[in-house]
Amino acid sequence: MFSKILIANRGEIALRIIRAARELGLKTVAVYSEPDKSSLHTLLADEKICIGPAKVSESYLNVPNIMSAAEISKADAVHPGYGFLAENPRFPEICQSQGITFIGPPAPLMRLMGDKSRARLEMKKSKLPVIPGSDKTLNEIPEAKKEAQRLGFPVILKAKAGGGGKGMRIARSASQLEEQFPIAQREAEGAFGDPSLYLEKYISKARHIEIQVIGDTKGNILAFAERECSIQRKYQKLLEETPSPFVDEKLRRRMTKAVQESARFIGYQSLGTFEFLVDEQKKFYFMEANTRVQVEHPITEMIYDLDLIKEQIKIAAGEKLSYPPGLARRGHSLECRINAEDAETFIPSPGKIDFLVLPGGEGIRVDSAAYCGWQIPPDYDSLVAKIIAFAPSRQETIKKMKTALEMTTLVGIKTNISLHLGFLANSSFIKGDYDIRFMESFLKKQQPKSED
Ligand code: MV4
Repeated sequence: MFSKILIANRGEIALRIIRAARELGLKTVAVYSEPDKSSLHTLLADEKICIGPAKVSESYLNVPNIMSAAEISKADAVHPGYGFLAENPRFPEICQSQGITFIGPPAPLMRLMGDKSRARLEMKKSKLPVIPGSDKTLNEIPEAKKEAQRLGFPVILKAKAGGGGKGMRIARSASQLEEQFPIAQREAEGAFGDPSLYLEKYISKARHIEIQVIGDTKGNILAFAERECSIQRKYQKLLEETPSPFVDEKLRRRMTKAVQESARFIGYQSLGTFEFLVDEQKKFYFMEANTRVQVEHPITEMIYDLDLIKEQIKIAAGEKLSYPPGLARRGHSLECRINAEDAETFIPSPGKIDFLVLPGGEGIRVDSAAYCGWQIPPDYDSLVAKIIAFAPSRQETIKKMKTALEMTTLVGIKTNISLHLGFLANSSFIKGDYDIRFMESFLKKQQPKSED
């Protein structure tokens, strides 16, 4: 086992990793940017090293500074968390060359899954159903039009180097495709430094469902019950639940079995998530795989009563998966992402937290780096707390979450708590009858006079 872990991240996920490391008896090193001098991850780690100014390219993405911090502190492993360097295959390569263990999948696996087009083909080879689409990147509009005609409109342009919604453009006709193609190319170039695009058939009456996997270095792989992630805005998830109210035992068995086989096919190691669309006929289609720990991992931890981060650290140290293949699951879990933003306009609202009450009690978990008196820096994402509820049934979990949200008090900043309370009171949500179109129709009903 390692003796000291450096956490190349900030905020709630850095704290989450510090907690797991501590429980395993490991020392922790925080790296922080200048505005994060008084952030909780900086204050709670055993050691802390400043790696640069606010700008992420000069701090949390600054590999030479992070590697220097690892060397100075004699850390023997690095955990990247999510975002920042978590899915950059150069980072595990550099860690390896410095004799430091990267806590995550090997670089070649990351490179494969980072190329969304290649990942699609590889998953097709492994017999996982993928969304009908173009098997190679499209460089010209005529080529794209031909593919779109073959697939039938609507189609969606996606960035080969993308993921998470960036560079995605829906086209409902040939003229729209012509219009959107250069826009998507520019967006992909800007976000990923690679303008390459591919096409998929657009599936709108679908649910966004993902399967968590974990694999050790000995070839043992576990696939967990699905997480329902259909409630998103601008491809940012807002509320997640597990199990999905739409997925029955038969579909769950088919999906977990298919994912386990595909993960084995590519020799998956560490934590990972396979994202799917599931249509009305309960047909599932692979979209992409994320080679990192995800924001919503706690809901899986709640229903399985385990610690995915501790397990991920142990696996990186060469230990065998400690869970049996027939892992027992019970109950239901929901996560609400509380953002420091206006609940109606979604405009970020950084600032000082003047008063703070976070919920608790049986079945409530809060993952947050917020504290009373903390000045939320404007430089990073707006996630202030994840409120996670667990109860025996979905209905009880909704009630528990509602109670928790009503007790949560954040003074000094705006939050989206009222938006979440709106979801929990929505009849389609309560029935579990919702899909990826939910957010659009929810906002229309809430704001009938809205101009956009
Ligand atoms: C799609 C799709 C429909 N058809 N791809 C969004 C996040 C990224 N990981 C993949 N996403 C989607 N890809 C095809 N071929 C629908 C989504 C999607 C979505 C789209 C519009 C509004 C809300 C959405 C929520 C989840 C997924």
